[in-house]
Amino acid sequence: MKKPILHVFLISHYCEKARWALDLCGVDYHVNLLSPLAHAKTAKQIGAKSSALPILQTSSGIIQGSAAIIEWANSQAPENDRPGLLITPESLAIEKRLDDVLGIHVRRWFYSESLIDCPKIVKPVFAVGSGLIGRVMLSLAWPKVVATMIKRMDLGADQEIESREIVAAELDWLDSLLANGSGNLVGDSLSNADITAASLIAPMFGPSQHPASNVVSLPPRVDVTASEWRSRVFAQWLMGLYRDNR
Ligand SMILES: N[C@@H](CCC(=O)N[C@@H](CS)C(=O)NCC(=O)O)C(=O)O
Repeated sequence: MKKPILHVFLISHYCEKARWALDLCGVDYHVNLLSPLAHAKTAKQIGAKSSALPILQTSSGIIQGSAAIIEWANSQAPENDRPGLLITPESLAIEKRLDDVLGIHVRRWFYSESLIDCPKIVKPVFAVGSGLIGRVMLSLAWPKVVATMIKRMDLGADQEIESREIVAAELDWLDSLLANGSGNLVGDSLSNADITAASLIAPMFGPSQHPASNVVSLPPRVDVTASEWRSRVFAQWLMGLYRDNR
């Protein structure tokens, strides 16, 4: 079988989630790092339904979205002699809530500050892997990229505060799930819920095993909160999960 290709943004937490699952399940694949705008062209060329990354291109078709990629990766685990992930109705429900709430609001909180107040933090990360021509094109298209992201993700000062509060409440919920004492969100082995929770907020706590750990930095206000939260149960658990399983 030809190696699958995973199309990603380096900075995207949903893409990190898909990468982690593929790595854990022993899948041999290529990573194609894309920059914004160029990604839409690639998605169209390969026949994806929308431009949202991650997209996994396999010899038997396109798999789009981190949850679907996790399920596919897990189906490959036995033939790669890997235990794979625990996936149950409960872990799927937790994953869905994390994708729809935590993932969206971590992103809106981060970009509401970084893209508007300090774009120098994100612009170089978007360009990683895109080559000289890609970097020039990204610079030329930068005002359009920023305007599109502000509109699509509904970024702004009030939204930054609102999303921070939602993220804080979601972390309280995760702390309460971890109070079960098993070291996992569901059951007593690593599940799709665990890697979803950890990957969707990992850049805030900067585990060194994260593929973008040496290129993504936090804007100042997010950084202050991240420092305050570093000692909480969830953050300690996340760092351990990355250390032991990533
Ligand atoms: N729920 C989806 C979310 C995917 C998503 O929002 N991807 C963003 C990057 S974080 C994206 O590709 N945005 C650009 C676009 O949609 O064209 C997943 O889990 O994969």
